[in-house]
Amino acid sequence: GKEKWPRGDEKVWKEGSRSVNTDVSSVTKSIVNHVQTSLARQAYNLDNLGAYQAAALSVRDDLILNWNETQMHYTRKAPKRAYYLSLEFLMGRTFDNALLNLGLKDQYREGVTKLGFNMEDLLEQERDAALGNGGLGRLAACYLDSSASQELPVWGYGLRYQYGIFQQLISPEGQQLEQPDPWLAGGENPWELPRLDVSYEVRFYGTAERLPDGRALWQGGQEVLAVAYDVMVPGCYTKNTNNLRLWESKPKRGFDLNSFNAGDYEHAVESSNSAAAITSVLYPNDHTTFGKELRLKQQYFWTAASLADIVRRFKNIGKPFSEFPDYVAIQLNDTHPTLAIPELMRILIDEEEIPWGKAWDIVTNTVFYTNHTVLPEALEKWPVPLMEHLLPRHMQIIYDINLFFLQAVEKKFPGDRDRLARMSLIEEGFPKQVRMAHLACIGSRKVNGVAELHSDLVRTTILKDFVEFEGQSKFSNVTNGITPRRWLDQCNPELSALISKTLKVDKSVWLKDLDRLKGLLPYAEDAEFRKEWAAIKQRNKERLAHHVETTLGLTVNTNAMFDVQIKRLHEYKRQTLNILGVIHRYLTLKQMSDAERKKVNPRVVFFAGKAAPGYYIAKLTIRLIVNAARIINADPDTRNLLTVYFLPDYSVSLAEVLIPSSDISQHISTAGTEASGTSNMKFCLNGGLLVGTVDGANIEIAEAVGENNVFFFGHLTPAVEDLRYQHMYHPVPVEEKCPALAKVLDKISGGMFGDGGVYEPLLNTIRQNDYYLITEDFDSYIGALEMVDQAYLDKEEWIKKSIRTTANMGKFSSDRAILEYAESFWSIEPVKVT
Ligand code: CJB
Repeated sequence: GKEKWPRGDEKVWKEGSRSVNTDVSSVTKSIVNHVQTSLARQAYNLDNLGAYQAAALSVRDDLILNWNETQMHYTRKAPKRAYYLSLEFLMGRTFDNALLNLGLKDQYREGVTKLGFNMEDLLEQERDAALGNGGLGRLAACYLDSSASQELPVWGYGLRYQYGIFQQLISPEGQQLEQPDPWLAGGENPWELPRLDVSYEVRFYGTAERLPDGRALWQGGQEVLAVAYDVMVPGCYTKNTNNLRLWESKPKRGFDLNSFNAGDYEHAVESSNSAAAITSVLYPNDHTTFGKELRLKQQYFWTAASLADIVRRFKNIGKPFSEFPDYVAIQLNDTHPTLAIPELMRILIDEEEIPWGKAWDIVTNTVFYTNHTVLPEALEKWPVPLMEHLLPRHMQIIYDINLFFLQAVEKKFPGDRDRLARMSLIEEGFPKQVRMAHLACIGSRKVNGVAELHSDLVRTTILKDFVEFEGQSKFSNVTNGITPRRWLDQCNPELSALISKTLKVDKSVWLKDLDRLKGLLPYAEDAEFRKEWAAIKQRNKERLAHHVETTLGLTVNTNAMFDVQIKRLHEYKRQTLNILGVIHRYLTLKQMSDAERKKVNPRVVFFAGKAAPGYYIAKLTIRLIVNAARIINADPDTRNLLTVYFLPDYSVSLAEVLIPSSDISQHISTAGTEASGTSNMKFCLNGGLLVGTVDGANIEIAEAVGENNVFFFGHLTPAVEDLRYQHMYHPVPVEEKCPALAKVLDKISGGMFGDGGVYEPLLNTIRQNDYYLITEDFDSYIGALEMVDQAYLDKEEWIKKSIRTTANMGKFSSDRAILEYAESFWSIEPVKVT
């Protein structure tokens, strides 16, 4: 039946309510209104920043309407919901994305023009929300976009860091320098809603006293407040606007009142500072763990606040806790939120007085765990003494889980003590450590990797014992995806328009049903279409060149092949292999006659990416790239044929300019080390080809687009372990194994790119252990690059490859991925807001 109007005169309310601005005149009215009132400014003194702020506030109003309706609708319908817990959400900019998803870009462009501004200039005013390191954080952002677009009731939970990933500067010597990223310092952030009324107390330290009934009393210690900030996540061509709830830490009271009253101001301020410190900064380490107390505090603070919020929302439905898994699914993005498992146990047992066995049932039917890497240095472990100190009750619960678990293992594999030691949640040693991946695995309903090969490696290496114990069916795969809204429509508007025109389908359709791109296949044979396709790539190259010109003052040869490697700096990703290959190319060019050089394809090589501030070898790789670029770009013999750029401060926004311009991109990790990769998907979606190893999602991309459209090289995963063993016990000098590489290393040592001694530690990683197998893959890498050159000579054939690649990328939409999570893991369904 019809609900009763809650207060006042319904008619007056209805007359006062506004709807989303959909025509140009209401858009301009709204912007002018924000200029005059929200900003207290006028046409006379309005600059681009002010105009951006006013336009953003206008879009914010539209988003709020949809967001409100969505949240009310979900509350009324009370469907099962899924929660995506991630310490990182690498959102990038919001303005353009929101306009496109709302279908209002044209109206705003026209309105802004009428007000005397240029849309592109306004878009450039926005700072990136860079609350993540790399792939893991960007994946979370793509999944939010897809959840909203597919009308799924999914919320994200994360932290509202005051400082995002550091800003990267490059010194004249090629050294990476880090600067803080105070992304909120500009004042109001139009894309979030502070919810000062939504807050929870989170406890640290103190004592946990077991009670006879199985519960425990956790008391004392430090209590801090978690305050909610809601970020609106609009779906594409739908009213559904989901929520990303980010927690900020605050002191429980402004000051420690006791100390304050006693005149001990220092102590009072200190404790309030220590509460605020929890969410102050994103840890800039990727694929490593450091065992720092503040990081563990972040993890608990965020999982505790999120779970309190989830439990409160569940309680509002009024169902018994036995039905919790019918209403709630919690996805752990890597092991960072694994404390959700003991924390939910604590809530159920200590607060809801549910017995252990029932509580464990609820937890293991609610929680799901995604693994993102098999690299040993990235597998989280926390020292037991630190856990006992910071989270005494959770440590008790972890010991209890472990006891029951190991009893069950012992029952299935009697007397197998090695197995028990391998599987235990506690690793013996000084100190003992809690193995978070083991806890995440046994506390979850499903465990998944992020590409077929990676999921196989999870099953056969790091969690092998667990597969043997629990059976195959708990362990599965969801291959990553990317949102075609940001990574095609937004970053490559001309290509998007050409696709709509060619398919004769509105983008509102194909952007949400990406397999429709298959319809482009026949047009690979259409010369006129190929011309348009190539012209767009060319204009995207010019757009990048313009960007480099205006930001770095460098002129880029847009008639060259654009070759791009952009990702976090890491030895396993092998930017080193790339720069060594570039130097090899340079040496080869230097030896050629003028006549031979005439036949060579010009190439521009772009690098971008940040190194963890403490990762010495990665920083040295940047230094080598920068100095090699300096020498090579200045050489009049070769500079028409080869130039190299390291673009500083890689970000989502920079990726949006680089990706559409690429002819070829590099995804060259040592086989078995890159779990999936997602930028590989972005390049291919934009018609760039790949040179890569047989690793991660490269394999599935090649299956989809055809092996003849991918340039594969290098050893395969099963060979890697043997090769490493050989390197350890039967080392062969580089000169013997790979003379071409030895020559390159000698040139570097000899000072061709400045003081050779500087690079010795980097070169020694190759000469000595060569853990990432650069000597093993170098020749076949150079061979693959030669194949690329060969293929590029036949321009028409290359464009065909480019078109076929884009046409076959439908599988890699994050819509497909999120629907797999929704259907096979979470059992949630779309809830459309009408
Ligand atoms: N990944 O970005 C990170 N950080 C980590 O600490 C571990 C893994 C990446 O996650 C991406 C999303 O699943 C993968 O595509 C990528 O291969 C992996 O390195």
